[in-house]
Amino acid sequence: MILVTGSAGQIGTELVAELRSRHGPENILAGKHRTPLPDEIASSGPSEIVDVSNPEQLKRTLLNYGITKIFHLSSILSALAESDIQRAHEVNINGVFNVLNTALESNIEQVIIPSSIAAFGTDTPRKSTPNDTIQRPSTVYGISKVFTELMGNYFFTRFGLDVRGLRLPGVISWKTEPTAGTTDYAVAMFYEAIASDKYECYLRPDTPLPMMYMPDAIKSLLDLSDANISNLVHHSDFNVHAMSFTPSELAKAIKKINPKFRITYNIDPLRQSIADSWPASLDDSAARKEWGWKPDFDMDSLVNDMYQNLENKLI
Ligand code: AKB
Repeated sequence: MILVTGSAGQIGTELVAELRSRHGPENILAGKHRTPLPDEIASSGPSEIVDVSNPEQLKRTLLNYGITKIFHLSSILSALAESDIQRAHEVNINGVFNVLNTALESNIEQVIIPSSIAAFGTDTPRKSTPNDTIQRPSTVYGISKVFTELMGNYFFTRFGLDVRGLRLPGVISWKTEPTAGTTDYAVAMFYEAIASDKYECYLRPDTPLPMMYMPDAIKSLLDLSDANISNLVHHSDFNVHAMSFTPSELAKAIKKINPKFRITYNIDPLRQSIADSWPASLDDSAARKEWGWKPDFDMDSLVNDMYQNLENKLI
């Protein structure tokens, strides 16, 4: 049985649905903590409260359900982490350690933990950021993601635990909204364009950030999980890239579908400084070579698919 922590979140809801359709609903345990699960996840298979800050409870859950693989998705995202450092430390550092250590003690076969483009900082080359380069993030979220990558690689080399991870960019989706990230503006812009034909953006118009459509994010996690371990040189720290755009480029693309759409800017200094410390684009040749990573969606196909699905959902 597979456990997905953070199943109520933006990525978790869609990963649980995809895993349930691949492996049967009874074989996927949706782990949640504070946020309630959406009805379709709660009603379509087993679920359990999983508190990653409590290793005993975690261990009991792994044993009770016969868990063999964990997708550990629960995480406090970048903007919220800056306003609640304590909670970010509890979930993103202690929680990750507890999951890895408990997985080792419980003979779990594989642990997948996403990292993020936040694992880089202002000293890192910003364009086509190499897979292996300087990582000196200036945010608590970024620091926790470097910890996750290093700890994941450590558990693999020291104990042979199969830990894998990749650095997700901003993920765009229409089913579950993201919470308190820096890249969330891109999702919010679609919601507002459909609801009110206007959006006030908290990032400067010329801020480039790497982005990915949800189907590709799910594919990246599942393909990395399925990869033949003997082909992997890296383990917990793969760059994956799909596209990069700025708020003004996204607004222009949305305007092609909704000509009434207008964007204005009211910069949030905190989120702007976070975005300015992240890569503009990534070199993902290691992921392409070691496990065949290739995205299906570019910016045009993302914008059209996202707008249409969200419009059908909201109207
Ligand atoms: C965030 O903005 O915090 C996340 C991320 C890039 O990890 N979407």
